[in-house]
Parts: sequence; structure tokens; C-alpha cells
Amino acid sequence: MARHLITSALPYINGIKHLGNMVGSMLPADVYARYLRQRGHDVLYICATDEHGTPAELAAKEQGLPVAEFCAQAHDAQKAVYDGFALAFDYFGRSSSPQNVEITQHFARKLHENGFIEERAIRQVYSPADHRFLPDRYVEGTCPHCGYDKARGDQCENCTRVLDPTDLLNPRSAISGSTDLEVRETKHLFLLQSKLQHEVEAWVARHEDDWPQLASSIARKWLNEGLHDRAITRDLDWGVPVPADTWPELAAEGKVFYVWFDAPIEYIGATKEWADQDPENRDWKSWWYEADDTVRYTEFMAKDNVPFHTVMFPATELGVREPWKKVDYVKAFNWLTYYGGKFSTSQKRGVFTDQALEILPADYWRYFLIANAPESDDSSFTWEHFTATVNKDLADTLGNFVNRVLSFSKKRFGEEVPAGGAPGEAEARLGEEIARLLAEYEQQMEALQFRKAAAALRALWSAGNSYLEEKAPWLEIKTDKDGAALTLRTAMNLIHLYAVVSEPFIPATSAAMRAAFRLADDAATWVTEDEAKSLASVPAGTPFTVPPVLFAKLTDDDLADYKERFGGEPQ
Ligand code: B3M
Ligand code: ZN
Repeated sequence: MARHLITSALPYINGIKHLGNMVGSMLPADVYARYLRQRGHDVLYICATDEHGTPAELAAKEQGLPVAEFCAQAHDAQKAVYDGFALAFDYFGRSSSPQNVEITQHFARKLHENGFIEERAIRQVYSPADHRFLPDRYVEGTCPHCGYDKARGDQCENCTRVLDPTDLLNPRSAISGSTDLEVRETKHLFLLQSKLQHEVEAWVARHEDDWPQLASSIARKWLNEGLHDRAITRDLDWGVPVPADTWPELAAEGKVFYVWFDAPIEYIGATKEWADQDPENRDWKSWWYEADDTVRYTEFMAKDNVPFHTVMFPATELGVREPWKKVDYVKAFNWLTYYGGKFSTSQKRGVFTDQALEILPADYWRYFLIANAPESDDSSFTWEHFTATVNKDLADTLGNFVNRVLSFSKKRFGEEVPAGGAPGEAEARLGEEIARLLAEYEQQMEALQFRKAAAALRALWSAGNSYLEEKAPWLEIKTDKDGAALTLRTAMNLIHLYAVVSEPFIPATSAAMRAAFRLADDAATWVTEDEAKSLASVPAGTPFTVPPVLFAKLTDDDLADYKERFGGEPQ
């Protein structure tokens, strides 16, 4: 069995994330991790809050809190939401941890020893109105490449090009809006990425054919533009300090590393945090350092993060000249839009993850989001689409099937799985169909094709409904009681199978479905092809209970409420 290292892009600390962030990183990573665990693989799923940089400083200031305190609280608040979404991280760390400080400083020293870091005097944007140097992302202006007028000094989120603040046309301070900006001289550390261009190119060339087109095309575009040397330090109070043993002068000036330098290293840092809190995890380095090829590393992220993960972080890892594990597969996502417009944290447009959970349990969101993940293209969230999907797939196709079968059987045969009848032609056909769909589902999951996997899961649920319609046990029982018992027993076996295989998508509902049956020994984590064909894992005589309605049907009033509360109109 392979060992699977999984990470999802680290959510910034500065606020609760919206559904678009969730579907483009943590949620699919969780679905994949859960699936692989169920299939018996050794999985390590690591995530963390990304806590450094100006956004954290400014958010803390807004709340009148010291930044360390703000981050501690904001970390817990985000973690609570992710627990609510049932994200089963092996560890959810913090990029401000001592472990990350230690490893980030180690990386910087090694890069320096190997000739990939240089001290340079640079001229940096200073805003007299704000009394400070402006970090890249707090200079805003027009992108010189695509003309987008809200491009940030570090990156244009419209065309994803990485920028320098001085590239921007009509620059202004994002803090005060002041256009009275001057340029002053100060010293910073530069990562000499240009020296690593060929190595990164060779490394990308070995992987890009395996990556999804979205990831490889962004990496290619970036490499074709050429890797530039980049400043990796900033004038901020909050961050990983430049180590004084190596750069005494800069350390004395209080320079810290740029947040994008230490954030990816936190994938490793958080793994060490995980190890340090439990002696059983002592072998953490085997996942990252001199990891043999049984470790497969998959990263999940939205497309704006792809350059940093396919080019910049690999350049860092290569330059360190130590055998740190590099990513094998980059699962990148397009945008989830809100009625065709942007979800926006700053403009409070769209649905935030904490609000989502106030409205409905996590499984509703998990299923809808993954079934509509923006994989090959952007996809649009609308309340109409959401309520229709919940009603059709979750309430009707799955939930109603479960309740109908169990309540009817209880009414006619009592509280045990009914005995009688022998599987015939209809059951054989059903078994073949279920085995075929299960194989399709597994194949799509392994290929990380989430929409297709969701479609296969939905088809599995539908197959049960077709079988039930065909056999119509409510009529059958009038003439052939044994036949009706067989039909219901077969349908109950489907319910148990659904419980097992739906778990990556809807873990809480799966647990409720599984708990309906009091099996003597229910340790199954997956379903074999033979079990799918014979549908007999839950034998006659097994006691069962009827669970409460699994998914509530959403009404027109609900729809109207959601739209009013969140503003659901096309842009
Ligand atoms: N925090 C950006 C983002 O949330 C950043 C990702 C870091 S991954 C190492 O989109
Ligand atoms: Zn642009």
C-alpha cells in the first residue's frame, strides 16, 4: 500500500473563508484523504493557517488585538468551522509555530550556503500617508499585462501573473488609497531563482504530463516568462525572523521572511508540529526527507496558488540541496463564482463557511460543492441550483430511498432484516450494475476527477431506486411475501453499501446509515467487487432501526430566504 501525503493550500488567518475557498482546496483534499484511508492506504493529511504577512497585521489592528493573540483566536475560529465541515486533517497547524520558524530559518541558511540567497539594496515603495513601507500586496494598481484595475503588487488575480509593485500602472496604497507614493532604499534578501531556472524546468518537465492541464499550463507560462530573483524578506513586525547568526545586520533591523517564503515550508513545519504533540508520530521525517517512492505527495489548491507550488516552492526545495519531498501531483481548481460574479471576502459577497453551517449540516454542502467542483472550468453557485440538487440527489434519490425501504420493511416485517426468497435475475442484474458503477467511482476517485466521481456515486444511488421501482415490494407483498422480503433485504444491503462508499462525501449521513443496522461485526471500510455483486453483507435477521429523515427537502420559502439573506441575483 502506498503512503499518501496530502496537503491543501493553507487558508490565510485574516478571516473566515467562503465556499469558494473551501471547494478549491480543503474539501476535495479531505474527500480524497478519506477515500484513500478507507481503501487501506497510509494517509497523512496536513493543513494549517497561514498566519504571517500584512493581512494578519492589519486584521489584528482592526480588532485592536496584538497580532499573536489575534492569530491564536482566528486559528481556533477557523478550526472550529473546519471541524464543522468534518474535515479530517491528521493535523491542522499554524505557520507561526516554532517548528516552522526553525525549518524556515534552516532552509534560508542552506539556500545561502549554496549560493542562492544574496543581500541587495532595493528601492521600495514607501507611503508617507501611511508612515510605512508598503508590502507588495498593499500596493494596488492596473495590471500591465491584462489591464485589470485591482491588481495587487505581488500578483494579478485576474491573469495570475506574478508582479512587482513597480510594474503596476497608476499605483496606490491599498491601506489609505493614497497615490502619493515614494520609493526609498532598504536592504533585503533575494532568492536567486534565475540560477535555479534550468533545474526547475527539468523538474517540471518530468511531471507536467501527469498533472492536470490547469496546473501544467500555469507552470509552463511562468517558466517561459523566466524565473526572476525575488525579495524574500519584508519590513514587518510579524513573521519568521531573519536568523541573526547568518544575517546579523538584517536581523537587527527586524526583517522577517516574506509570507510566501515560509507558508509552503509550513507543510513540513505542521508535520513536525503533528509529530511533536504525539511520540507515536516520531517518524515524521520519513514523509518528507529522503522519502522513498512509496510516498506520493498530492497538493490541492486554487489556480492563483499554482505558480507558488509548481515553480517557486520547488525552486526553494531544489536550492536547499537536501532531499526534501517534492510534490507529485498538483490538483488545481478554477473559481467557484457566486451568480457568475466573484465571491469576495473583502466585499462580503457570497456564502461564508460559518454561515453555511448555520443554515444546513455539512453534508449538504460537501456533496453539492464536490459534485459541482470547478475542475475543468469555473462553476457558478446559485441558490436555485443548490436547493434543486439537495432536493433531487440527496433528499429524493438517497434519503427517500433509505427511509422508504426501512420504514416499509419495519411496518410489514418488523425490526429485523427480513428472511425469505432467493436472489434471481433482477438481483443478478442489479449486482452487475452496482459492481460496474462502483468500479467507475473508484477509478474517478483515483484520478481525482471529483465531479465524475460524484456522478458515479449518484448513479449508484439511482440504481437502487430503479431496482425498487422495478420490483415494487409494496405490490409484491400482496402476492409474494418472500419476494418482497428478498427485495427489501437487497435494498437494505444497498443502503449499507451506500453508507460505506458515500463516506468520503457525506461522512455524517454515512455514519447514520451504517448505524441503522446492528451488525455483529461491521468493520468493513470498503466494498469488494464480489460483495457489490452479491449484495448480501447484511444478512436476514440483522436488527435495524429507521433513522430520522436524512436530508430535509428545501422549500420555495427556504430558497426565497437564502436569496434575500445573501443577495442571490445574477451580476
Ligand atoms: N494562504 C493563499 C491563499 O489562501 C495562501 C496559500 C498558502 S499555501 C502555502 O490563497
Ligand atoms: Zn493581469
